Amino acid sequence: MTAINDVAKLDFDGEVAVITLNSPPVNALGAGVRDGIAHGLKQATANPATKAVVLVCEGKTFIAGADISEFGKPPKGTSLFEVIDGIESARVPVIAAIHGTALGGGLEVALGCHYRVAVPSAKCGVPEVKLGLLPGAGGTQRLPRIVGVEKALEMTAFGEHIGAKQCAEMGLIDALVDEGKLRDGAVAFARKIVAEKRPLKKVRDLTDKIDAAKGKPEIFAAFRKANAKRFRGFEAPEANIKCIEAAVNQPFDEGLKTERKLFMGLMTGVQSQAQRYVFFAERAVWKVPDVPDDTQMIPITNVGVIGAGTMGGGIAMNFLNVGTPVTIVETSQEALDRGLATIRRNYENTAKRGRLTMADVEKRMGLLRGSLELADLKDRDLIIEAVFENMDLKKEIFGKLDAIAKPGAILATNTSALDVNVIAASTKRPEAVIGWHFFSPANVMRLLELVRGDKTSKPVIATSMAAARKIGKIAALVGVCPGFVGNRILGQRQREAQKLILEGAMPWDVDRVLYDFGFPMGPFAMSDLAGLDIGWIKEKSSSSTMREVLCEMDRRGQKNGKGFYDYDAERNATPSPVVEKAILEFAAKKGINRRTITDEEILERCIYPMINEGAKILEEGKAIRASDIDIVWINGYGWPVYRGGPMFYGDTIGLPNVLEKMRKFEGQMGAEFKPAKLLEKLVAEGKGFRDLK
Ligand code: 3H9
Repeated sequence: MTAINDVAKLDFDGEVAVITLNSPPVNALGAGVRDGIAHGLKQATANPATKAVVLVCEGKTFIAGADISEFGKPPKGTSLFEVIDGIESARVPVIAAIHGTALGGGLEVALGCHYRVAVPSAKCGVPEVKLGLLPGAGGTQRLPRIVGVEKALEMTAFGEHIGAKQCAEMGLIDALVDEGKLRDGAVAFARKIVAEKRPLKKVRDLTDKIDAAKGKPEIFAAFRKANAKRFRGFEAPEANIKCIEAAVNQPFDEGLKTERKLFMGLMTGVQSQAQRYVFFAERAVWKVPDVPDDTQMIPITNVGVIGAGTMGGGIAMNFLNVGTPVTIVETSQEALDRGLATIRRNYENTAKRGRLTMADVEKRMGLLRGSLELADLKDRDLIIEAVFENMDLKKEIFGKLDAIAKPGAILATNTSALDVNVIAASTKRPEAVIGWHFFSPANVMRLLELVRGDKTSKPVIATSMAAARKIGKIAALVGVCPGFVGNRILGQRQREAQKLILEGAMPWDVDRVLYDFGFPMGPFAMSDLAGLDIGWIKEKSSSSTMREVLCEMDRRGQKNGKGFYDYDAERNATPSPVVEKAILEFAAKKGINRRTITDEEILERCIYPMINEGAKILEEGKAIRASDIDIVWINGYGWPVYRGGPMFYGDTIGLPNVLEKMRKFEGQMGAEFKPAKLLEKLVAEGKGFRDLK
């Protein structure tokens, strides 16, 4: 055994040399790993007895890609191209032995190898597109030569991980070896191919899988068209497609140049910067500075949910999906039956779409129990209250729960607006109380705001974070304030949107600007979808907002075919002349002189106050870090990933610009635009949110 460097070693198993990498956590291709492979290979092949080389990794995974944290820094050591060229032109076959994940640059290294073997649990993929990039070390040129054009398009433009068995069917993996016996299996494979003495196959020389697509732009046009909605706004998918097209139509080395050029374009662009930032933000969000990793956890073996409405049902499904038994409590048999039936219907619909078997449906339903008695929650480890937003009711429920729940149980409230500290104070164990703010539909939306009360204990926080992760959520820990983080910021945008349509814009103008910015829909289309009459009571209606006016006109949103927009039977929206007239009348009644409002003003008035509110949230310590706010907005409100979230966007456009506009708007329209102190401070210091520690 020879140590090549800190992260690589070389040993021999007879005539087979084995290079082993060990660079935790994911064997990313930092300078050490690149040097280790290159130097290891040189040493291995310098030995005349060597007939084959196996490249294998220790730890939980094969190489998971380039080291993202190195991007943008001056290059060091052997380049990835040199590494891959060295492998491909080695005098003996090189075999990649894959476990865990071979991703991005990791798969590109494996594609440079002459053979690839894997354990069945391994996965391969080129997820660069999710970082706003493309596989830039020959991956786009080699992949279609092995898996064909169609698969290469999907793999590069979607970035999904693909299981080893499927990879073997596609030709990406040459042989599967027994789980836990990767090294031995790879060495045995090496011996076999050495004995067969085939000529060395270089992926770059293969053409059989790409020839048929040559000179056929329609293949690529069809792929673009079929995925236009999914790719909307993103630059990277198109660049990936162009590279695959180049692989088909250009000689290998020309294709590499095209790939390089497009890669550099993406790498230096703001979208990739944003998407790489989000990658790290998604990991940082789980870290709570004063709740260390070794905080004592509360075992969660079962869950109670109070309320079987849309929210409660969705919450219950999250736990049933991961095999955790749930007892759901309602106040009437009728409501309970309805709730249980809805859950079953949701599962059956998923089964109809082929994403679940009927046996799975029954298994999940088998874990669900309905009850009319709160007392049935006495043995539950985690109880989540999901009744409607009424403080007196919540206080009453938590008072009762205090008497029922076992010691150590977590008592969670799904409130989206109420003061978690007040709810906690209705128990004698406020340390057990925490907000679990789900987003609707709760079984689908990825975001969970965990709301930390003044007295919430560290084990309750740590356990809630872990449980959220287990059910597939991304959880941001936030503090108690009106609207918490997400809705508090939303409030700013909603206020301006409402004002803008009275001052001169129309709902479809505001929606178009925000849709073009990258949101899946604008605020008015969103209101129509949610229903304009939520919380509206006819008898109490005072015609004081456009929403009330529309409800009084029986325009309730998509559900009755008319809201801010008119809807056809397929729920396609068209601007409504009736609404336009109503808005003009309403504005006139309020004495507002309507004026022309530019798209630029719409965008700045909707977005800048959000950034400003984010700054206030940070200065009040209601979010741990700026990137947590971005995570909330990306995962809960459809903020486009390629713009990194409101705080990242603020940094991108420059905080001095945001501050200047806020001051201007404050002068014109008043205190709603008052700049946050933190915004002023950062600008004075020449800093951005990115500089906050
Ligand atoms: C690329 O390859 C470009 C090429 O084409 C070359 C062109 C020239 N770099 O996710 P986890 C860290 S682009 C640096 O919690 P898991 C991560 O931040 C790359 N760091 O674990 C975390 O750090 P911390 C293409 C990385 O088990 C720790 O590792 N590849 C990288 O849930 C553990 O990560 C990708 O996009 C990296 N590449 O999931 C794959 N990867 O503990 C990106 C991870 O300090 N990675 N870290 O928070 C992944 O998808 C997941 O990490 C993986 C493991 C599935 C591998």
